[in-house]
Amino acid sequence: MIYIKSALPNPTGPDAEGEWIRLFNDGTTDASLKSWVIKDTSGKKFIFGGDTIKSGEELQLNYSDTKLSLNNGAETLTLYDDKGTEIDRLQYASASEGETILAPRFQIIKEIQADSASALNQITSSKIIGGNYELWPLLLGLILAILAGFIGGAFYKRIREEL
Ligand SMILES: [Ca+2]
Ligand SMILES: [Ca+2]
Repeated sequence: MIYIKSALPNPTGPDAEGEWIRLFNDGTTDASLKSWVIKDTSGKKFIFGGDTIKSGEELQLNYSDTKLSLNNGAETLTLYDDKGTEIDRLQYASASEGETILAPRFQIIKEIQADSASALNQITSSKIIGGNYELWPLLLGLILAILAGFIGGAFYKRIREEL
């Protein structure tokens, strides 16, 4: 499946030339976009030539490729395949200076990744272990066992030396 993943409708500074749209191929095979179409709100079209997107990769279309001026206000970009079937669309209400518009499905992936990273942080942080008093007897037991091992070892050594 090919998605419109993100767009930069309002690059920092003057917009001309700096705008881009990125498509993403989440399929297991490379995809040809020959004769596919991207249409904006105003009905302006960009028709693909021989572009392909490799499996798992992105394709960036710059303004110089598409000649589509992306609205800084409300905009809908629609992607059609070579048969005119709608494949995906990216919609936004506004784009502030320098803001990358990311399609909602990719925002969810980002949030899941952030969540699992923060969960991992919590598990590994000393806060949880420090606040978990049930672990203290275990830790104390371990320290005592190690100490006993040292003392026992030293004692044994002394006896052997004395013999
Ligand atoms: Ca701008
Ligand atoms: Ca713009």
